Amino acid sequence: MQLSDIVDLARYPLDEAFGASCTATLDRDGVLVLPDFIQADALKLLQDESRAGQKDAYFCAQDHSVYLTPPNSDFAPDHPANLQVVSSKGCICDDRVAAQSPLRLLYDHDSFRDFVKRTTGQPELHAYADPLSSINIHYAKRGQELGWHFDNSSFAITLLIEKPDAGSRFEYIKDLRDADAGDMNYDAVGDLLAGRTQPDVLEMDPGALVLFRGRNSIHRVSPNESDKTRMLAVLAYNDTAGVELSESARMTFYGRLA
Ligand SMILES: O=C(O)CCC(=O)C(=O)O
Ligand SMILES: [Fe+2]
Repeated sequence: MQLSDIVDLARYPLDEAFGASCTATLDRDGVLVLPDFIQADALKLLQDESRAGQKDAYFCAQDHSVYLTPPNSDFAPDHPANLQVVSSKGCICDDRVAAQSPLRLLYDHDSFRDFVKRTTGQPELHAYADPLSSINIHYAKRGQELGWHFDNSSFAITLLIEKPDAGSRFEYIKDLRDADAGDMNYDAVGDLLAGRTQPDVLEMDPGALVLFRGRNSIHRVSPNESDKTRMLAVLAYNDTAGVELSESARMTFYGRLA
């Protein structure tokens, strides 16, 4: 299999001109959705592979604040800095993704990495140094969700593999905080969690590649309201070599270190 078997290169040439137009969209919207990025046959392979892997997935649920920070005693427990939301999902890790999986070919391919570098402005991209964190496949069964949060990383790349019949909406509000300026915008987070403001909804279908800047744009995936499991691949890179996901994060999300 080669890149053209996986990516629709006629529609998405991954060259400099295309990268420039993607950068413009990402800068303007904070998100870039490329529908049908994955060729139909490769998507079918990914769906089969992901369905087969689900029995090995590690399922867990956590309470966390939207800032993914530990409780802050300067604030009351019901303050937006401390309010707890729940995230529940299953995950299979990089070491269970087959060597010949289209996901791995895509993740490793220089043309794809060059495209991601151009689009995000990231000068370097490196795989995780630990054996678990680079490519993950996430599963959300009925009732499972990802609670409101801001990402720690500056961008995330996902590929939707299977979409449930109802629920699992990706909801977000662009640039709700400014982390680098230290502006946590507790009032707006409080309004959102109390249902006083309505988020935007990002539409995506299986085969779509999504680049999302989630550091300042709060987002969640609402509960799956169907019996069809949501399956999504996460392609994670670092801007320097040798980075491992922390042991505590690996234990929490994967249930193991290696
Ligand atoms: O499941 C998704 O579409 C988004 C995942 C996400 O926000 C995350 O992993 O931080
Ligand atoms: Fe996120």
